[in-house]
Amino acid sequence: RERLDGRPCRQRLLVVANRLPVSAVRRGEDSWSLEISAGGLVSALLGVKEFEARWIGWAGVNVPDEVGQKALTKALAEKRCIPVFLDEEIVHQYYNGYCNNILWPLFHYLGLPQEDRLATTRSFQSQFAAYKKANQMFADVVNDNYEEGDVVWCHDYHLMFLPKCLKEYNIKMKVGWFLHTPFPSSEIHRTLPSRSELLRSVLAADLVGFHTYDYARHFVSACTRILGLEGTPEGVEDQGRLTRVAAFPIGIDSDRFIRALDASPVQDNIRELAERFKGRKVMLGVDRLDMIKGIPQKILAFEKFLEENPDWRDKVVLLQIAVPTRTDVPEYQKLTSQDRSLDFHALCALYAITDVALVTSLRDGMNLVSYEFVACQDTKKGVLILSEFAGAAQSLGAGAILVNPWNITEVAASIAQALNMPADEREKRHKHNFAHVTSHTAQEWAETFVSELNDTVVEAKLRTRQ
Ligand code: ADQ
Repeated sequence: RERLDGRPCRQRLLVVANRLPVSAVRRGEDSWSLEISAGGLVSALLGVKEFEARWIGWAGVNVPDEVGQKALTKALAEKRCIPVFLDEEIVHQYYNGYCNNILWPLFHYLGLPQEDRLATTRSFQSQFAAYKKANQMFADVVNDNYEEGDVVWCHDYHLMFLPKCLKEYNIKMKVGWFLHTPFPSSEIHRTLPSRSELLRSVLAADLVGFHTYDYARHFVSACTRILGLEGTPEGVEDQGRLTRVAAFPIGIDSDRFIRALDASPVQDNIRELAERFKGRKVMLGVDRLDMIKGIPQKILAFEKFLEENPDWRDKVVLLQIAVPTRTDVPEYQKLTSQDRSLDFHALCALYAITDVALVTSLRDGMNLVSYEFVACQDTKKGVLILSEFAGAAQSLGAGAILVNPWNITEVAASIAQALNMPADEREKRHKHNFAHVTSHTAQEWAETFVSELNDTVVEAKLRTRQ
């Protein structure tokens, strides 16, 4: 492709994720207001300079009428976003049902929903059918917008069926798939009734990525044990075709956090908070309100610490920020909270004044809160207590205190260790983690994945020609 002035265009990257990075509010029959959310994925992809990114996904709103759909499509186009329209029934069965009630808990080792197991088993088939239907709808939109030479990057457990649908349209399409959650042990994955179909579909991609080497290994084992395919150091081979499988640990846009600390609203906020908690050490938890984040276990451990260390009772405070999410899913309604989302500047100020951050996820693909905390701590050099079941334990393990979040006694002891840690040890640990967080950024993550996807396809073509 060439531009009018004769210079070649940048290659296009179609990023397909369940949700578009926007929140859309309808203002009238044919008018919408849009706000781009500055999440990690958005800034990661802004950093990929060789590619021009387009987003494809659901806008998070039900738009049953054609006038509304047309107007939203037009408004989104200005933000380089392309909508997939899902009706309420599909969202209920695919998103709330199969994705968040079945795949999410299973991939985090929580099994299928405990009570009402029979009802879940009964609704399983219809939810899986809706899942496939929704994935096909995503594929249709990708296909309608695809131009030769584009690279397609599919994201997460919502879209495991997508690589297969895309390759059925066009075998030459370059397709990558990345999972943001853990991929569990093959023994867990094999309990899923649709285990083989999902694996086969993911294998249709050219490159499959995970946060850690362990997740990649679990995926390869699932393919060898469940499908009987051959696992190689490169990936999985099926009748001479190789699907490359590798680890691509995500990071954050660390500069954005470091820069924000100098902004005057953050400085004002820091002063206010420092005054409010004067004379006390601050411990912090920041999590989406989700059973995988281990918030009740964290509170129990803090309680135990206070019981065992009465001297600390009026000298330490634990701030736990929990944003309610997925409020349509019954399992999530049980975790009620009155907390709300914090704006970016308030979040940075909180990270900066914290002495000890407590990340006690029962399982977590990576956990970016731990990275964000480290990025904001270059002055204070606070301590990170981190679950060994978060992917981040593999990258920040040397600087953090690693804990088993199920072991309340161990977490309570780690709180004592963190609060009493001498300054030179805190500094040494922080330095290690800060170097990691600032050198393994979200931009680098996206760039590595996309360029490897491009190379993988070229290599495969060369191999077939030989
Ligand atoms: P999440 O489960 O959402 O992501 P995490 O990686 O910690 O978990 O990211 C959460 C994000 O939300 C952070 O950027 C954090 O700042 C923000 N956040 C949390 N609470 C907030 C609050 N109260 N107010 C404002 N912002 C808040 C999934 C996987 C992770 C994986 C990421 C990226 O579950 O394991 O690290 O995707 O791949």
